[in-house]
Amino acid sequence: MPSDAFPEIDIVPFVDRTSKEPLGFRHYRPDELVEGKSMRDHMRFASCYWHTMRNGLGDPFGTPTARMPWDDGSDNIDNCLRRADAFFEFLRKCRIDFYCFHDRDIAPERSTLAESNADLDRVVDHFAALSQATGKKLLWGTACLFAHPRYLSGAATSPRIEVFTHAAAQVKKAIEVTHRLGGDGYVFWGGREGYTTLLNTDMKREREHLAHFLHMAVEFKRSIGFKGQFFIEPKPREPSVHQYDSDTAACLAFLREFGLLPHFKLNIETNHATLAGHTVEHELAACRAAGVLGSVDANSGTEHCGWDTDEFPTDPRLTTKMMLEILAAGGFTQGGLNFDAKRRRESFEPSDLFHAHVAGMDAFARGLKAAAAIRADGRIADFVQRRYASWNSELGRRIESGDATLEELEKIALHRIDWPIESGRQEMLEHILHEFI
Ligand code: XUL
Ligand code: CO
Repeated sequence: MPSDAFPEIDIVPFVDRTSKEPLGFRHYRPDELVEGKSMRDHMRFASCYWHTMRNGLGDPFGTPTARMPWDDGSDNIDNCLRRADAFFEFLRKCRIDFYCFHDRDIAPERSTLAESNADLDRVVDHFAALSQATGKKLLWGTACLFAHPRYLSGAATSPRIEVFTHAAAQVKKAIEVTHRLGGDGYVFWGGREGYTTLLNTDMKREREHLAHFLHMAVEFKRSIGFKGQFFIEPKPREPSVHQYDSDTAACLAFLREFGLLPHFKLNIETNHATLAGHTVEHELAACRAAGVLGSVDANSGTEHCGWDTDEFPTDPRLTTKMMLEILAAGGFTQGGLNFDAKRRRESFEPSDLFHAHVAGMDAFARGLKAAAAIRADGRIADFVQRRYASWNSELGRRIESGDATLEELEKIALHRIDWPIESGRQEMLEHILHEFI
């Protein structure tokens, strides 16, 4: 359990905003209050096991580059436990309160599910002890239903019932261990729940199977008394060409269509939003409007590049816009900001894990402070309110409560010759936003 995987790194210090110290928090102060709540509780920062511990930084053209001296590259249990020790050392030194994992990140896939489950239990026991010793908590767990060849055509949407059955059993176990570790949530990201060509796909049946799968998960959650929140994570493509959970709107329609809406919130990922042709603030606003903003996979992409680059979110303009939405939604309850992000392949040294997370945490601390200042200033919110002021009339009340009729509106509209339209003042509002960044 005692780990010295990062001997060259001390607990990351808090430094002055103008400090030239390369590794230090310039903005993040966990106990500082913003809008009456500590930064720690606003953000609920998490590091993810799949990128931080398991991503060797290979790409389709090159081999892994990451140096991980604590990891011997094998899948024996001792190595799994040593890796977990290194991870908790990282969390402690980087002042990150939460973590996330897939079942297969922390323990290997064996030849049968029974053997995989037995090894998973051994590693989860170790996680429980580490969590107890360090106070680090599980934000959410999930199952890897996309890496093994059996899932090549999907898991809950596989054309083969044997694959569906295996996925169901794997998810049952993953929910169990998430519950055992006191997880605040459980994520469903359907990487291969979609298709490549309709020539071989029965979309109607696949979507119905996915809904049955999720209903069984809801029922199992209830039966074991797991109080964590279920999240769906939208993404339009990659690895599938067409994914059923493509964006917030598609997820909401799916959940409503199959009676699942009361049981799920959404986990919004920045780069998934941009792949769907949206901004992340669009996706967050769509969730807020429907009351389903649950959690965030915080990363960023390269705008002009069509794949999921999972970069660390380091741009304060991006984080300000995100924090405006998160604050407007009332903040996180069981969700948080999970860095679903990886270092660039060129940033291969262990210390780069720290630089990457600290840059992301500081960017969000700036975003939070800027968003709170924008809200306190009130000019942008006032502008929006005034823009809709005509709706605060008797007619507005009638339309908004669903009492108006087309005939009634026709009587008002038929002879009108002037419409009091107003400038949207986008440039003026951008200018105000930038006062705070
Ligand atoms: C993939 C992705 C996943 C989910 C968890 O793009 O975001 O890592 O967050 O399965
Ligand atoms: Co993600």
